[in-house]
Amino acid sequence: MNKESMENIFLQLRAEIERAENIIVFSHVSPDGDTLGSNLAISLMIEKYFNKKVDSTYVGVLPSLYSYLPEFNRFIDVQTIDKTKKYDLAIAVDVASKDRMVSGTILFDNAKFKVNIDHHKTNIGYADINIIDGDAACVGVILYKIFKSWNLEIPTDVARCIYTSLLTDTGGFKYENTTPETFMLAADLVSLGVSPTYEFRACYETKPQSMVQFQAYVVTNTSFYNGGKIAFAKITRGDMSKFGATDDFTEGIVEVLRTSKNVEIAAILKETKEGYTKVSLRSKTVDVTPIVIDFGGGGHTFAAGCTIKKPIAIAFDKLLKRVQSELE
Ligand SMILES: [Mn+2]
Repeated sequence: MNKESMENIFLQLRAEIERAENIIVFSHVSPDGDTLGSNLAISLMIEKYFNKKVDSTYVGVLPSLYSYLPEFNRFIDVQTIDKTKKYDLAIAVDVASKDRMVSGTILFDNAKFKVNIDHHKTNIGYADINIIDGDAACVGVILYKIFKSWNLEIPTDVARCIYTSLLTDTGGFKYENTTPETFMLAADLVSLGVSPTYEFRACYETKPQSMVQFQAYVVTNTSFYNGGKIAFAKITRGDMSKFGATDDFTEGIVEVLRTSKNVEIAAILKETKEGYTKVSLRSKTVDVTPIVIDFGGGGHTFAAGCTIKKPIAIAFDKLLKRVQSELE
């Protein structure tokens, strides 16, 4: 999309915010730093400059890891909202497909006007306004452009939220999506008062001890295939209960597996409460989206996921065969 039509869409979004009385913002299930940081950023901007009531919502488990974010306590579990409620405006951030809002999808659908702000290439554009930039490192980048185009000053709190979105989705400024734009935005955010040291510590150096030990356990029990090019880590509910692990305990394990020189594709397979298998795939150079699409998932070129509705042992074998075929 060219710059001018983007600017027009940003203005249209502004007009919709001005028109709306009540607004709801959605994050995706298994929320990460981008979807939560972006949710807070747009919620805080709307309340500050447009004086509208915003419900900032999450679905599933809200990772306490991000509790250092400004106004984190404003997050509402979407489950607790009356499903017949009709919002004037619904905004989804970092939500690749509508079903990623899970039980919130109905509230999104029922809203008078729907907005989808995302950077997943697989996003088909399911709203009235779709602001999708597959080249953006994170949704925070897109939001920053939107706020700039509205000529609004960005307070430090909002800059911090955008910084977390950028920091986490670039894996600490090291993934393929890290571009000159990434660093220029980071520079802007730091000049707006963000402390990179503080945010890094808050985000990456505050794990509970049990999480560090759980992660070491999972890494120790990882299976390697194809001369070490493939790393598959299996996590059962039993493993989780042994360490008192919550869902966010798996965050960062795949990054450890990637540090092995030979590893090309790393996968975390986690047994869900329903007995299915949640898969998170990361790669160094191979496009993993065709793999996850085969299993009904989606995501980015080098970072994608899916849920395989099979017991973990079966899902493991199926996925391994599929990944091996992709490498051959
Ligand atoms: Mn994202």
